[in-house]
Amino acid sequence: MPKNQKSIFFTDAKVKQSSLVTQFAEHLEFDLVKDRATVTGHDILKAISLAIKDRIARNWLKTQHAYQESNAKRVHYLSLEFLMGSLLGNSLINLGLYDEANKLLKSFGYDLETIMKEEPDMGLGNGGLGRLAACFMESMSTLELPAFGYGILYEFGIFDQDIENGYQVEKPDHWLRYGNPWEVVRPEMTYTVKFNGAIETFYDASGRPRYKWVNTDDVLAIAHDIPVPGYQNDTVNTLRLWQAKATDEFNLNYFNQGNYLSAVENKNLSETISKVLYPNDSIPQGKTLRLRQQYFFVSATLQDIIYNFKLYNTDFKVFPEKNAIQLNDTHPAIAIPDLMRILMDDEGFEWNDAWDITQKTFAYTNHTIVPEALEEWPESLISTLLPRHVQIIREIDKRYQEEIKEKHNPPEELLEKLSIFRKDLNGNSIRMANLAIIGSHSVNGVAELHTEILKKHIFPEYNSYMPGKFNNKTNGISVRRFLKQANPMLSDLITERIGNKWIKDLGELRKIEKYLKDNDFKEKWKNIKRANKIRLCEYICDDNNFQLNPDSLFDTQVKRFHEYKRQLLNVLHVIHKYNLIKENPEIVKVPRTVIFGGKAAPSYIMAKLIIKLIHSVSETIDNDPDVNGLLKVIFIKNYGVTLAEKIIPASDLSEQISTAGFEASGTGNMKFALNGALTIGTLDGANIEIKNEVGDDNIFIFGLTAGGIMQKRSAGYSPAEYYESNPALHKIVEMISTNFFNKTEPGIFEPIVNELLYRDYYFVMADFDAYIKAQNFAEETYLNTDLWTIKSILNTARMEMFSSDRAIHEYSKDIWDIEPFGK
Ligand code: NBG
Repeated sequence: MPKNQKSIFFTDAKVKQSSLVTQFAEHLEFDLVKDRATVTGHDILKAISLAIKDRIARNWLKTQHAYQESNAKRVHYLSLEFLMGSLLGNSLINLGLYDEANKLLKSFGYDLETIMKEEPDMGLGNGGLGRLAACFMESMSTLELPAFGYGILYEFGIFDQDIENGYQVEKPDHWLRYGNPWEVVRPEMTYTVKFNGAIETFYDASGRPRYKWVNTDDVLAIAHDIPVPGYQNDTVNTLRLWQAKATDEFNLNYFNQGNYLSAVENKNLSETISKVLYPNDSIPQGKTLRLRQQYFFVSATLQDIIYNFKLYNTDFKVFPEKNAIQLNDTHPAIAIPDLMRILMDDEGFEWNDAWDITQKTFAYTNHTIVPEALEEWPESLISTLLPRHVQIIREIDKRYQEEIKEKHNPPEELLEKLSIFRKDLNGNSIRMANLAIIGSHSVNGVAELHTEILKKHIFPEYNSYMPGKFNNKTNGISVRRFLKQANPMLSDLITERIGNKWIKDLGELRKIEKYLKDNDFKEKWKNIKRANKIRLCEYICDDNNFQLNPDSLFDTQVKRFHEYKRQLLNVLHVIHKYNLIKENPEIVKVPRTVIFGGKAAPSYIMAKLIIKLIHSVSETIDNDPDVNGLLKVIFIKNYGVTLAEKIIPASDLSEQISTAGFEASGTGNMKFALNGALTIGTLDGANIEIKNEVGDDNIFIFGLTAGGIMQKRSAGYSPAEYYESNPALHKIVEMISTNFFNKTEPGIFEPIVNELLYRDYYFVMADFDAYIKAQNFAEETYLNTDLWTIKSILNTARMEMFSSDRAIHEYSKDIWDIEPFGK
């Protein structure tokens, strides 16, 4: 803008002049064009969200401007999933505007909580991996780190789960139907992403071969930005999600042939890239569209990073000093050869310099050790879709093989294991984890045990050849969302006693240990749990036709359905309880409500059958007057972030019962403990660290260890032995197998019985007895209300290490080498 001209842009002072109520009213009138006669609850939600976004805008601009001007080092968090949940509540809390918005709506006759129910969850993820990315975004803003999230704007997020006759039914999650008030579409930030085509070789002036990717099919990536405000600190970072759009040139041939309609039809094809999130948790599906999604978002993101880099830098050698890129699992690992391609083919670098920049830039987080979950792509598929990338991957592999041969001279089979390529009769596959490990300067696991397993059992050779590269970063959760926002009553009680520093510094919570003998505090603590149970019921009971007893023990397992998470073991315990009550109802000292929630991947037959079993058992119990009031099983359908915020604060007992060695970390376990639930769990993932923090007396640990499982498996495990030797277990399996719970659909549970008796890959039978004992012990403890309350307080008090602020601090210090902005 020419100097001395009047600026049309706002100044800080002017922006702050408009009151929230004016902004709210203006959005209703001017954006939504609604009046008293036509306004809906959703309009109110939209208008208040837009008004809050107005409040964010200035700081958002200022934050981004400051990052540009200072040319500070940034981190880019690349993730195919961001499970953001609802945005209004968290924005209100982080901006400190909750009370003001509440009052404002009340004065117009609306209730903020009710209006918030209108907001669809931004469900762009499956489970823990996507939610972790969302918590990390929030912490990076709170810690004032120059951070950028990059992903895909799926038109359909994780499917809506309905239940019909006890079976899971998937329905499309049309979360954008009413538009998204939080996003800012930036059509000017559009990049072209190439696919297919061929590679042309030519020689430059110095006689060096150069490569050109030609005759490609192109797709456009359009930026949609979501603001991520930090907790009361004026920092607003950006989550940039790409939407796929067809290019105009894409269908030139059709146009030339005068076939207008086919051309438009084909347009749709390229736009399917950002249509839908793949609903598989932990197990990849290997579909071409998925690989297209991966490259689509990686290519747009790298172009964007480089565009921004070039605004303030000329020498690419400093690229890693200005940019860190974190790969959230191997899903974005194609970024490694893509950066190599850009550096060599577009920027003219030699291999060694390009490789040095690439390795220094990337870091990779592994989220699973389930072997079949490690991503592999057929070489033939990548060759067609990304011909230049395959050449580069081959070269990376060749050079790495030469390097280790020279340094370590390992035997041939080891060389094969360490190769990016897995040879197979049907053609080679490309192992994305191997590519990510070789191309990154840091590889981290997400809990201590998980990192140890990666180092010792999954990638031991890489670990010994790459000293220092493997490291641990135990996961964490956002305290703002999962305590302050999810449990307002408990937050207020805590703040009333120790002040509010804990919201930014979770270590402060230790101070509530002072009140272990304070009866008034303990009474309030207990009553809040009860009030949260009632709140949960108000939230779900009408929709689901449940009744819940707030004086029963709420025993909760909410997470994705997967055999390794062992919802089945939980069901066996329920049936066991049912049998005991049938024998002698007097045995029950504490009525129990067992709560399940979670989605199964649509193609995961066994997981879906376990959901059906839960419904069948629940129905049998409901229809049996003998157990009425003593035992209740409910399945809360369509579990997601917002439901978690209601369910977790209402729970007494947190089920974290995965087969040891299989749950990389878990983060639900942390959310429950933070809200004062006691964990019943195995020595797996972050449960181990939770135990270390809360103390052995304040957690119910049971079952085989990861080492024990490995030993048993190699010694030849026979689950039938447990069936033969344990009469209670025998009876339970017998009941399932003889259709006790499914009289109208005989035989449906046979696959479950067969798995339990003849394979039992996840050691349900072996852990059954120990689990029952732990459950009994938990129940006895619960009978002593005062003791339980003390343990509950101690769980909350000792959660310091599970804050995502701590996790992000470690990433920024150990891996990214970035500083809080302005410090
Ligand atoms: C999941 C693990 C969890 C872990 C989250 C976040 C995948 C592939 N992995 O145990 O199963 O807590 O990642 O790290 O979804």
